[in-house]
Amino acid sequence: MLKKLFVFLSLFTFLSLVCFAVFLLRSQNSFSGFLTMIQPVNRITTISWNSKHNVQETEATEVTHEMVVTSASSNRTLESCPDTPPDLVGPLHVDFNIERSLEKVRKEVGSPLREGGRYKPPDCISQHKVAVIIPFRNRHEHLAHWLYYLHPILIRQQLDYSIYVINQDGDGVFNRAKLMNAGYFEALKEYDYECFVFSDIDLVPLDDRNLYRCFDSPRHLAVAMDKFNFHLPYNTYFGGVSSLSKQQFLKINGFPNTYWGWGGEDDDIYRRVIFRGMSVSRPDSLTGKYKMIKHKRDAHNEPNPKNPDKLSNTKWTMDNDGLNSLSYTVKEIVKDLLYTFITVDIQAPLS
Ligand code: BGN
Repeated sequence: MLKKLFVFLSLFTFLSLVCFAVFLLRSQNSFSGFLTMIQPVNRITTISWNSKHNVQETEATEVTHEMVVTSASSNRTLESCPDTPPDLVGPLHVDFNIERSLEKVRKEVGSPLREGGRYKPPDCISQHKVAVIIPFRNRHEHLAHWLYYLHPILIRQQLDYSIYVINQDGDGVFNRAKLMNAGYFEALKEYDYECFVFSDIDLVPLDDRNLYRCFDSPRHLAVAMDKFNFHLPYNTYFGGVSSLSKQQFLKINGFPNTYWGWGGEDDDIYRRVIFRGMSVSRPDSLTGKYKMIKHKRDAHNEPNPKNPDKLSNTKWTMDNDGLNSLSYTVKEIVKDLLYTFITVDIQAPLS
């Protein structure tokens, strides 16, 4: 009797073990699933490297490596976006005679964006974290045109980007370069940008292969504007649209803060780049074509006769006039779907 009971118990134990083994083999993630049940839950977003060196973005219960695999159903493996964006179309048709309100532009191009004019490609990891900085005052009509054309271009270029409109408060003399310095600082408060594109509000590229990203050298993008008959006005011209990596921008101490009114600040920036041993990179003159929105001269932005003389001193002034001497106050930050609008007081003289 005792022997029979022993045999029965042995058989029962053996069969149970076999069943458990089959169960383990059949359920793919069973062991880590088991761990999930017993480990404390820590809900965080993880970025981990898998064996193919792709970044996995996982909203998961992350405790051990197995845990990340456990929640494989919500994993998305994203690869780096390609060097050459695949959806570029080349030459573009640009027409400023069409009435465009911001409201209309929001409906027409706003759907892929997040508050602040923010975008990241959904299907790959962008290699370019770009803040686009636009110095601004009283040009709302231009802003609508610019956003209407630029957002789809920047999206096709697969950039991880935002648009920062830096609005000069008050009626003092305009200062384009100082506004761009303030934009650099304000953008970095929000995200770890590695590249800064500085653009005038009235310039729209005529070819989407003109990439709004950073290069090994500071880049001048607006090389062939219609107003200059699609040529550079002079070889050292650096105006309109340019891009500098964070490193390049820091190397030149940013832009000068002391060019009030129209003219010269872009020439000063060019000199800074050269004096710091860098060269300027440019697209070819077909890719670098731009159309400018026609407009009357702005009030409080007259050519300043003091500016040309300052240029001969850039070599010495650039160490003390720039990011390290910048002071301004933020009056207001407004987040729109299409852009972040930051009003700054830059202590502008009245004349
Ligand atoms: C230059 C201006 C630039 C301007 C270009 C194109 C000056 C400094 C004195 C030589 N430079 O003359 O700022 O971008 O014209 O309009 O005024």
